[in-house]
Amino acid sequence: MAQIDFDALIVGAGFGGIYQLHLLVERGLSVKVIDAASDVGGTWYWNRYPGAMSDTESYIYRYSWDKEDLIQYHWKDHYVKQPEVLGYLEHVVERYDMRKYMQFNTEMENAQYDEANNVWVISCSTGEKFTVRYLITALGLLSKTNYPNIPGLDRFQGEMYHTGKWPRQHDFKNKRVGIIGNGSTGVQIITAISKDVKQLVSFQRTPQYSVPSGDGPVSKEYRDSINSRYDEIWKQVRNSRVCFGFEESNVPTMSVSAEKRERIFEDAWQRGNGFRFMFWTFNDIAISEEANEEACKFIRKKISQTVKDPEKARKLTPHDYYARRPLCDAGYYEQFNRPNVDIVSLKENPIESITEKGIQLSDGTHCDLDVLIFATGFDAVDGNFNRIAIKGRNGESLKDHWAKTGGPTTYLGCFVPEFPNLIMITGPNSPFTNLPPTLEVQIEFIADIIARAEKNSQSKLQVNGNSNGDPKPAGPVVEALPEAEDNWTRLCEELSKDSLFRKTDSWIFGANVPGKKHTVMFYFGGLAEYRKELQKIVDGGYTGFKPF
Ligand code: FAD
Ligand code: NA7
Repeated sequence: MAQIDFDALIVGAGFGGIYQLHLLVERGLSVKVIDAASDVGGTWYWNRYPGAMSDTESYIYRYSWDKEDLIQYHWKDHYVKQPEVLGYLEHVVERYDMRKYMQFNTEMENAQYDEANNVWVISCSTGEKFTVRYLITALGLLSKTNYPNIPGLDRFQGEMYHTGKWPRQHDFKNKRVGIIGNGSTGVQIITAISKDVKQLVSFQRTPQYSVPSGDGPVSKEYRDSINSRYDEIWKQVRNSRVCFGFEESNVPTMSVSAEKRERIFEDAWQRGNGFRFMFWTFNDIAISEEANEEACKFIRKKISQTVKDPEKARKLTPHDYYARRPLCDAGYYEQFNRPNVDIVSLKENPIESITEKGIQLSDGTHCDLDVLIFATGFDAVDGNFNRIAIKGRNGESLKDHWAKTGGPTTYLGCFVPEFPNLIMITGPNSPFTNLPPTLEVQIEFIADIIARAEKNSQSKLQVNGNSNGDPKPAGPVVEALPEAEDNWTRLCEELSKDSLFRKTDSWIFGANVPGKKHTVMFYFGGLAEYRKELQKIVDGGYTGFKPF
């Protein structure tokens, strides 16, 4: 029988890994957490770029499970900034004395299921190997950085940064800064640094629709009111689709008069938040072309009213669908009224190459730069799984399995057939929501399924004990059935088939990385429905799994 080092290894020490550790320790398992980073925080450890913040409002971008801490732990603005989220996660880890289970600067390089002994053997960058019964990945949806494939990338002699791997120090004063990328991250960093740099050029491939965030300090009365309503707030959040703290609209856009539509959009604009603008105003912006165009027209008008230079306004104005992760900002379009801020439309004037001194554009212009920032996002969702070899039964890798199934497929976003006891937190085809509530729901389900597997395997071990009294190395096997994976994938396909998100090129359908398959990667049914699916599975005696 193989010696195990721990019952479970959790890879990743962000929001997901921390809560999973807490629950498994509480249930009496021996657990280790590793992370490639040098400390806790996940996303909030790596993304230290200026302006980095949540676009979920502060009061629900946190854990719900520690009621006392929820009320006592202070937040001061409508949105939490990177240092605050990092500080919060560090605080939770201290509060529950979790560091003793954690090992940093340790990357999982590969993992192999040993079928004979029913254990996972994980090899790490430190040279260590861990043998465990459960391998739980908390790798994050958005943690493998994506660099554009632009000629000359390694020639630039100035300072280069990627927002997803930001150092602890930087100084851009009196510097000429170029930023490639204007997604959520690009919008945040452009807004944050424009006023402080000598010159800023946004190299924009696709213009974005962004609405105000509505950020600002919260009053004591506001916080007290939230604190007194937390039970009902979390109930509402868990029973909603996107979990952003508002009731999603059930009103179709075209069912109201043009005046009323304008009023509703304006109200959402004034209140702030991208998800509110897309999902609280009307119920069909993400699925109806006509409805979508109404939202687009409203935002385009706001851009033209905000940006003074008509040429800059033209370049900043999108004309495709409003169907990417809905952005919000603290004055993004306004930055382009500054004389030191310019924009290059890469669709009109592509980058020819990166040179020692800056960026060479196709029209012959050379932009001299001291600093080049890549805000080019992530190889999202399955990127972290595909870059390492995770091998299940018969030595087949996850990558090969997904090549066979036609995409990053799972059961419930957590389980893959032929990969027993490999459990993913927010793996492919997990709900598309504000993430902490979904993480909690999955992590609680995972803790329960492990507890059940442990209990049942204990009784099996006693029954199966051999003539020497030694238990057989059977142990617990939590493994999804192939048909459960198929059905879940079909459901995710079905739920996303009308979404306009499918028709835009973004990370949500895997279309932001050259060569990556454009495919469904999220469950679009919302958290309330997802929870019902989980409940049905539990009530049915864990349907979709091999008996365990
Ligand atoms: P992460 O926080 O990504 O942690 C994953 C960890 O796994 C990382 O520390 C990484 O180093 C580690 N890891 C990965 N691979 C390995 C390996 N092979 N070996 C060892 N360690 C490994 N979500 C929202 O819901 N609302 C928001 O407002 C929001 N804002 C965001 C803003 C930014 C700038 C970014 C990048 C993301 C944002 N997100 C937001 C998504 C965010 O990632 C999640 O909310 C949440 O932080 C995810 O937590 P996690 O624990 O699942 O993963
Ligand atoms: P995103 O949303 O994927 O944005 C990446 C940006 O980088 C986007 O503007 C891209 O343009 C641009 N990009 C990517 N590759 C290139 C190349 N080769 N040339 C020029 N421009 C390029 O990543 P973010 O980090 O902003 O946000 C990801 C999530 O993290 C976000 O949704 C939040 O949840 C937090 P494109 O639009 O593809 O034309």
